[in-house]
Amino acid sequence: MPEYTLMYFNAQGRGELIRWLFAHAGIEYNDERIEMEEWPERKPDIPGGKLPVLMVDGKPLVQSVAIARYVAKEAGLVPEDNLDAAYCDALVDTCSEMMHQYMTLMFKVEDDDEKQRLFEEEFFPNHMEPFMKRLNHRLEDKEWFITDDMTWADVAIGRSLSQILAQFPDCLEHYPNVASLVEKVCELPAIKEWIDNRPETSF
Ligand SMILES: N[C@@H](CCC(=O)N[C@@H](CS)C(=O)NCC(=O)O)C(=O)O
Repeated sequence: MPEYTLMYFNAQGRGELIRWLFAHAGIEYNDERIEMEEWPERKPDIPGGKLPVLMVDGKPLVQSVAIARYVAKEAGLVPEDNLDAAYCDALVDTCSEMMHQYMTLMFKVEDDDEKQRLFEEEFFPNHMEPFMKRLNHRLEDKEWFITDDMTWADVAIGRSLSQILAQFPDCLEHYPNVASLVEKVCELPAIKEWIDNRPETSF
């Protein structure tokens, strides 16, 4: 097994899905968290100048989704079938786009009431609701999104929506199938242990 160091900020963000996948796979890694204050000094030495970076036996792998897909493959969470694997990619990309909109909104304002207003009036109707409707419908007659077994796309949805739920607990009230998938992913023993013991961060 290679030696892994995941370098990311002391936050969930683009690093957290990778951490969940490592946890679920039971793969040991060094979870290196770079504080914002050290970043200007560290950035010039980081390949590509952005985080996350996964060092695999000292060699860098960049881009969060590529890293997550690699760890998912190691964990057996990428379907063998080429088209099913592509459906996973599409779902993960759609989820990443939604999270980008969400994080942009969260950083846009500080005031909690204003966050709530932007969530209800902008983010939810434009970026979350149409996606949740489709996801909920897809789970009408199946347990997981892509195949009969859990894939990394299910983990990606579970991890992203659990972060939004922590801030906006009612956001899935009309999407019970999605809510129960999120719960199922969060209750997987190794993922639950990670959530219960991970460093506390503000986002
Ligand atoms: N497409 C890249 C984006 C990486 C990215 O923008 N990382 C941000 C943190 S989430 C970053 O490193 N920001 C600091 C900087 O650009 O100096 C990925 O998914 O890994």
